[in-house]
Amino acid sequence: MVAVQLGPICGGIGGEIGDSVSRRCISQQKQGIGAGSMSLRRDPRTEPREKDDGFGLGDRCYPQLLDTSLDGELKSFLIDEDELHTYDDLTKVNPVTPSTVLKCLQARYSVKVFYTHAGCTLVALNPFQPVPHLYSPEVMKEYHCARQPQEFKPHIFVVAEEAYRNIQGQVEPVDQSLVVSGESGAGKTWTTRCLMKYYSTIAASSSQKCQNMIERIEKRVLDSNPIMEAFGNACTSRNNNSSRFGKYIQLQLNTSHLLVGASVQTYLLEKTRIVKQGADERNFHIFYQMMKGATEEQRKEWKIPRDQHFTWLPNADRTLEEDCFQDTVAAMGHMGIATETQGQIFQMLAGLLNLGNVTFCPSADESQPCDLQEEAAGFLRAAASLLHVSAEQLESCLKLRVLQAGKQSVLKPCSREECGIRRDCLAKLIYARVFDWLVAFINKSMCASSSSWCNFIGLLDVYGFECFVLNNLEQLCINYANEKLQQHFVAHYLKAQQEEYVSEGLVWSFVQYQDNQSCLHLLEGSPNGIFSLLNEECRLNRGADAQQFRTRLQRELSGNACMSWDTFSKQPHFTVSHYAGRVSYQIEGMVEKNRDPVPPELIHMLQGSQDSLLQSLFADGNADDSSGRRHTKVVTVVSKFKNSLESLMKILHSTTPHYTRCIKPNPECRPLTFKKEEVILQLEACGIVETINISAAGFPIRIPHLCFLKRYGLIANSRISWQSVEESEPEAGSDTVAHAVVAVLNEVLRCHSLEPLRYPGTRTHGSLVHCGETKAFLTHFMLE
Ligand code: AOV
Ligand code: MG
Repeated sequence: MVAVQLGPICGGIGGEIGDSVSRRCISQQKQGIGAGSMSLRRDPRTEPREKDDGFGLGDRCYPQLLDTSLDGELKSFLIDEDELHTYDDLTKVNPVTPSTVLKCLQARYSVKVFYTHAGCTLVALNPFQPVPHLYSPEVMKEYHCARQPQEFKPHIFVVAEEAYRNIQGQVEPVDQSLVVSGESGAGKTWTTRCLMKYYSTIAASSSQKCQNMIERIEKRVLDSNPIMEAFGNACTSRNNNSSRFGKYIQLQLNTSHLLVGASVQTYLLEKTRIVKQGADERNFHIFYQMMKGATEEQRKEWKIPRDQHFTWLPNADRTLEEDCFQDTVAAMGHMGIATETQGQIFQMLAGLLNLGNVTFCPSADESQPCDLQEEAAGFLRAAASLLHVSAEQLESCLKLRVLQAGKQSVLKPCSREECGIRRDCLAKLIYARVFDWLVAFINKSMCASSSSWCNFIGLLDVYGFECFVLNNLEQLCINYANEKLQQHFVAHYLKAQQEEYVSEGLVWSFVQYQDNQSCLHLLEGSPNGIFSLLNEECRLNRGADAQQFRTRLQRELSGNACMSWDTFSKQPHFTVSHYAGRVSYQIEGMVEKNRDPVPPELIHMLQGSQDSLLQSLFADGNADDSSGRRHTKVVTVVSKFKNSLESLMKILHSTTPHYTRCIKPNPECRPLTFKKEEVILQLEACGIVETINISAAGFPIRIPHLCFLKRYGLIANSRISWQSVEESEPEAGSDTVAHAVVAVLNEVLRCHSLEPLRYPGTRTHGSLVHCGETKAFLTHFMLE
């Protein structure tokens, strides 16, 4: 695209640091400092970590950074420690090193400043305590109404407003994406909620006519959060309100840039959590909400007595602020889910709780079905009645497998272990369908008709990078999603930006960065990536032998630098060096989880349920691609996930992205506690120093030529032949348009007593202005 680029941003926004720093930045760029080729990141693949910290992140790097005094590096640049908290943009810090960046963020955190620009990204430190005054409607309005929101303190609202103005300002508006990343508990979901509130406030119509319709839409958009969080979030060892699914919300704007609807796409719900929760963790919030918030009458109807212990409901005595049943119910009501339908959903969930208490005894005679354990029969009856199926059919489905022998079907008793697997499978199946149904309902309720909106702002909130004591397929998928996002950032910003400068003839020394391509290749490469090998193992249908899969992995991937082997562990494990740290994955159970087989008997039973909603969830007969039936093509969990991520990446690539990096300042989620060793690892992982260096030396803002002329052409009105400009092909990078752009630039330069540009020109005036063959760059003063 033909564009004018504005930049660099140093010496511009905020202006708190004073001229000296700005000047230093500029002269630094003139000398090419900060755009050097030195990589400041440690390569986890080539530098062995000395010790493992139990989280797989290895020994701390940069131990020299962990003392609190200023080091010589800072002193030599005469940066006053007392001033560190005033650096609104890390591109202004000089020199940009992990040490200076860390100290700056720490200084700001200590005075309760949680947002800092880092060139093209925003760093958001989690305060782990409410800061209501930062997010009030008044503050939203201030940012929205500001002539230059960047002039205000860094804030998530600056990013939000920039995306909003991009949609309004362009000749042909480009859809926007706000990509929020960070590790588990860093604040992504919180930030996304904040963004939704912002747009619901500022993109609301003030006109009386639209008031009701718009209000309804905003409310629905906001109400989607408590519902999806109740059903899709859970308390983990890293975050009390951890998202166990990924989501991309598209806020639909009409030609007047008003919010008229929204849609949400979700990614891989961690449904295993229904039946298995890590030590100290919990099931999805909704179950606890029901247990705590149901009326006595509902309890009776749902067969969940107050003092009943449910196996699938660990840590029920812990009270979280997320445990508010009434909020979820109210949101479901606003969304348009009828009370009766809500009742059907809660009955199903209560059915699952009862199902979790159904346990089996091994049968003395293998040819006979297992027995139910004492008390289990009562829970089985309760589950059957809540799922509206017959208790006999439920029992038989759990205990007996149907084998097809020619045209005849034979019933074969399952072992005790198999009975448990079938019970778990039934619960996961129902919960996943309920979740999908809710998402579909929410979409139906929020989505505007395609003719009533023209652009969208997408908000991406996926589960953050995770490393637990035990990690399996769920973590492999979650961490893969994070690798894909990092790749998007690397490709879009670190790589593409620099390549563009070079192609435009700028004098540019390439800033080296850590590319995560090799790790991605290890995961998704074909035919020998981990996912391909895992799928192959499922296709072979030779049972889920962990040792066999490990042998295969070792044979195919032994030389891969991103892969290593946990030789000391009793169980077979492999370790992947992710961009955010090393994670050891259990092989045991991985193949089966990937295959995710569903016995057809279970589907048939649910199709015959007397509950209309449950029946409709399985009405499509699509029981399954992954039904485990022989000769059907197995669509595995990782294949589906990989495909959905590919689609997401396509959408992201078609939008203008804005990145926010959430940082978790301490692992215990303690308010206002900044642990340098935690923060530096996260900064290192996301390549913050490289980002700052490229941003400081580069031109982060760009406007297409014609749009630029539309906005600023007036400055050189008399020297522009508007008729020729209008007749030119905008995409062709025409001389006429470029000359007009240069005329505007020169007018600005003249006002600043700076030398004019010649066209086609080269970089002049330090890095303030550049006009190449097809693109022009100038500093921020154009915007003033
Ligand atoms: P996550 O989305 O990044 O983790 P959350 O957004 O759930 O993390 O944030 C974790 C907790 O941090 C929240 O429940 C809040 O208590 C607190 N928090 C985050 N940001 C703020 C803020 N700006 N102000 C006040 N409190 C905040 V995960 O979903 O686990 O990857 O899968
Ligand atoms: Mg989250």
